[in-house]
Amino acid sequence: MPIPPAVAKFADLHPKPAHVRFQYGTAGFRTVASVLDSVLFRVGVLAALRSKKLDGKTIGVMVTASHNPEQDNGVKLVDPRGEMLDTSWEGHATVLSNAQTTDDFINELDKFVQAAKIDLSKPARVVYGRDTRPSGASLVAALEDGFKALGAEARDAGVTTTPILHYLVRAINTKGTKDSYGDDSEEGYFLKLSAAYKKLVATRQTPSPLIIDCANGVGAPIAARLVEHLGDSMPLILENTSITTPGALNNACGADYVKTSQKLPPSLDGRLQPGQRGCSLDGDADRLMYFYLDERSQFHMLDGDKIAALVAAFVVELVKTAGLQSQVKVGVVQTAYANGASTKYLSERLPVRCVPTGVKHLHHAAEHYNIGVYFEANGHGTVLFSPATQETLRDYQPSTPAQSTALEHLRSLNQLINQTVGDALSDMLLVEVVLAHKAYSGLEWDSLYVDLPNRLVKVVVADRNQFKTEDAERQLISPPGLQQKINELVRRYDGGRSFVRPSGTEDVVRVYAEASSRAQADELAFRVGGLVYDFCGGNPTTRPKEFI
Ligand code: 16G
Ligand code: MG
Repeated sequence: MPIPPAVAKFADLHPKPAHVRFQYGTAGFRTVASVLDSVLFRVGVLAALRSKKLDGKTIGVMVTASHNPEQDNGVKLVDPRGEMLDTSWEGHATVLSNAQTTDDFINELDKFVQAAKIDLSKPARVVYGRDTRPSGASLVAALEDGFKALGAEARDAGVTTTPILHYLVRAINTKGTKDSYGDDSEEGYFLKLSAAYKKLVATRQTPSPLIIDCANGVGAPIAARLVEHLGDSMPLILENTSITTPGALNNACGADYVKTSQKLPPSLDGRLQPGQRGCSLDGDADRLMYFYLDERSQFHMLDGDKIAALVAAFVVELVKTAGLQSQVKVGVVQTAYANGASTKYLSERLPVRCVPTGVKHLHHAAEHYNIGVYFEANGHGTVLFSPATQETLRDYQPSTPAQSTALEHLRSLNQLINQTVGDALSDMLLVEVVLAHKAYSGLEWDSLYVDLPNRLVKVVVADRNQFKTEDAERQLISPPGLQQKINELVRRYDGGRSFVRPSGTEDVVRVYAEASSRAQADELAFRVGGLVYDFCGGNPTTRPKEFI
């Protein structure tokens, strides 16, 4: 079947800007919003094709640039079970987005439809949402033209969080089946989360109020609705909720600000009291950072690693108490950015795997455990219950009241935790559940282990593509000889660890270093940074002065 003529007609309305090259990367397409119109249109077409390929299953499309500045935007596709787009299609997305003219685009499309054996007569269904960015509405209009071009049945989820969009995709595709994931509406999402949360804390004291920094993004209206559903069970104070103030989104606030600057967002100065818990969401509410001030008003960050440690230990304990330890194996997945102290803490308790950066790698690795806990240090993560484990939890007959209670808790956790993708609001409730059960303050949670001092440095090089890694990004295999020099340096530092990898989202190389003291961690990072810079023929006049 030939490509319908409507595709060319609509494509003419969304010309590709000359001299821009797009790439479907770890987080989909993401760049300054003003050049994205043609990409959105083409992604609309691609989403419809993906649905046709999968026999009319609903595909999700999320328009967001997460923690990026407000002028950026982006788009990513969600596969039918609510997971990230199959990697084999990422390359096709890139090729289609870069076709220069309408004719080129139709040609590429035709080739792709043939090669992938897509039956164009099949139905296509999509569901799409966007964050609060001002560019969102017009980009969504371009996306909708893509759907129309192929006659896809499209459902608008409106302004919503990335994790809710993932939830909706799974809920729509499992509706009326034995795997039904919940009602396929935002309301269904809130009901599922809030009911599970209330069950889990039913016998616990109401926690002290938690401050949520909503990054002036979509987390604000969504958290406000969550507050309504939680009622008195959880006092939440929403801050940074200015979603219509130009330039406010992610500006000196949000999870990425907290993680990279390791500081309290200035807007929370005087609001967060010593001892009180606070947390930050990012611009699309799929990342979470906790923090507190000690009695000297010193800031302490509780990042994705701390969340993994807290949650994994709790899940292991419940599995044991339920008498399920021989049937349900719990494991953790981290990346090389996980603080060495967290890896040590976790490895002493359960199996830990390290995988390359990017949610899809963590998610897939976590699927290999019965219960897989995965978190990136930057606060993105979740806990996956395998299908077999969900059956075990459903059918298991406990033999004591203690076993029965632990089993009920595990069942509720499976409802509370977003199974499709990291979800800041679901993760926040999860953390609150564990804190309530352990009667931990932020300080007690923080004391599970002490972070090794660490430092992240960016290096601008002539060509980051010459950097190739192996061993979950912990070793460089190219440029040849560089890893050996890094090893020689690292050996001179007490508790030293360092690795170098090309960024997947920025045109830079990243250097991570940790050591037993702050000064040593900084020094190691700057020395490795200098090494990378010099090795890659950087221009001596632009060599950053802190590089040693
Ligand atoms: C993307 C990834 C995130 C990763 C980050 C690393 C997804 C949805 N997001 O934001 O997981 O931590 O890239 O960025 O996969 P980098 O490659 O620039 O260091
Ligand atoms: Mg995000």
